[in-house]
Amino acid sequence: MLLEKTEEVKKNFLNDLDSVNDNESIENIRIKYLGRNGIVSGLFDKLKEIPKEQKPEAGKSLNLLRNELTSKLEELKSSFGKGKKEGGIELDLSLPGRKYHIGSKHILTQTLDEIKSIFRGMGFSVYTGPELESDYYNFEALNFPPDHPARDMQDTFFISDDFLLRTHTSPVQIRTMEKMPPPVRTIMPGRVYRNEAVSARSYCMFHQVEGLYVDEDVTFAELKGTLVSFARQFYGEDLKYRFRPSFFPFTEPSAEMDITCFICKGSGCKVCKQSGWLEILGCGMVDPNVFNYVNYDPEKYTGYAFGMGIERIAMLKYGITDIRVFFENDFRFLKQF
Ligand code: 2NM
Repeated sequence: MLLEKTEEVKKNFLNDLDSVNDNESIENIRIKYLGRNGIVSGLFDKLKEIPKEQKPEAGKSLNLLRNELTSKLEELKSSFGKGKKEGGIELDLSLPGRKYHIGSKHILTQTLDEIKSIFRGMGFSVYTGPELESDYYNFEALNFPPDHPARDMQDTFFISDDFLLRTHTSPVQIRTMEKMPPPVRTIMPGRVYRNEAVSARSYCMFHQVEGLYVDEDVTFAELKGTLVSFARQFYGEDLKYRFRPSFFPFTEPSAEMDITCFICKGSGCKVCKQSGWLEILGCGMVDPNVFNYVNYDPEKYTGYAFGMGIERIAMLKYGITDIRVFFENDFRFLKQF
């Protein structure tokens, strides 16, 4: 009778061990089976009730059972103890796991994606071109006179007498116009390089998006309409704007576009330097001289072009005050977006 009971207890004990996963659950099982009021003690109590001649054998098997359970528990306990590192720190398997950091797009990529999607929606395609350019594509075909200050070593990274790092993405527009006849409606995003002292406001490399639309009867009114539509989609519907006359070698007439400062709504603040206005891009009607370089007939075609700095656009939109943070890859900056 008691012997059968011993076997049963052992079986249940082994079953219980299956669910053990730390030292605490081992202790609970120890109390259940080997504690003062545990199952094994209960069996020892029953010894009193059995016939005298059976007692020695039953006692022996109960002792065996107790020793067996005890050593099984000790063994398990020391196997969990193996989780202890050399320094003695216990491995706590119940701790939550380490958090995965989910990557995100760089804020410049996000800004560029948004700009591209707005212009795609207005019928522009997206082209790219080389960052290493010739003097011809970067300056000459864009109507820069030979003595223009941008051609100075101080402003441009020259690789050799004829080759340089492009200072704007306009050379891609020359390349595009050389390759295909009008109508052309494209934007060109990409890196550009300027040989300037690095500061909070300027960096030796930054990103631009330039746009170009050439066809018969393209007008300045269309340029304005397109850019105002872009600005409303990007900065908000209720925006006010103005176009100021400006100058670029490759456009005539040329203008710069301002929008009301979206921080102070035009009343004057640090971001707009108290003027109430923010300059967001340059633009103009493509100079007929540029068309001559790419063999477009300036009598037949007109076109507009515009350009903006992506860092500047992102800095204005997100209130970033130092351009260098875009390129330092400081996680504290990047993870805010
Ligand atoms: C700007 C501002 C105004 C521009 C002009 C051309 C080209 F190739 F058609 F002549 N490309 N980009 C342009 C015009 C760029 O950036 C501030």
